[in-house]
Amino acid sequence: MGNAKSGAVSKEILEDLKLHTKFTENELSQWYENFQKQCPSGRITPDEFQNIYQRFFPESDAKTYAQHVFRSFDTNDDGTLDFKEYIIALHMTSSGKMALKLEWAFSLFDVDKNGYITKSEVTEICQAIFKLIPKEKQDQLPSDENTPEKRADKLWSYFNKKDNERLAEGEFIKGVTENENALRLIQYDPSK
Ligand SMILES: [Ca+2]
Ligand SMILES: [Ca+2]
Repeated sequence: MGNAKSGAVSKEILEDLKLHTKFTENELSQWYENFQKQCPSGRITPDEFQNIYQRFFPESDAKTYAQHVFRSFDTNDDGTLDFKEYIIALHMTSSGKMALKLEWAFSLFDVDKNGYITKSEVTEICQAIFKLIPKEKQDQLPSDENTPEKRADKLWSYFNKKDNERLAEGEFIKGVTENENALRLIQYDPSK
């Protein structure tokens, strides 16, 4: 009752996160303890985030992609990730629910955060995805996917939009849900 212990997560944030994620109070408290240990300042900077991300892609350049992921998680646009943003990120990307993952994918591709995806945004993310792919795997890609521009062209073609048109979130999610090639092209799975 009363004031939260110092070092514990605030009641308000806890209630909010319990409401908006699948995590229980116990899980959230544990995540918070971990978060505080890894990040005593309580905020993850873009550089820290890039370093964490790069570890998962030792053979390629994950920097650009990590910047986009960071931007998609930094929902209040203050240039850092706080505990709440971190947990929402974890919730969206680790969810078994496809709809939630695709919602996040939309925010990744919506580079300027205006609620629509343009072809140039698709190209920008495809360029970042391409840097994640190790060179020898790039060499094995089919001829209509072996440059970022070709990947973007192919992906964009599944949405039946002209090059100067834009995609709303519902159209993006529908397009990717109905086409497994589109679903494959919006991401890079290093295990494949
Ligand atoms: Ca933030
Ligand atoms: Ca946009």
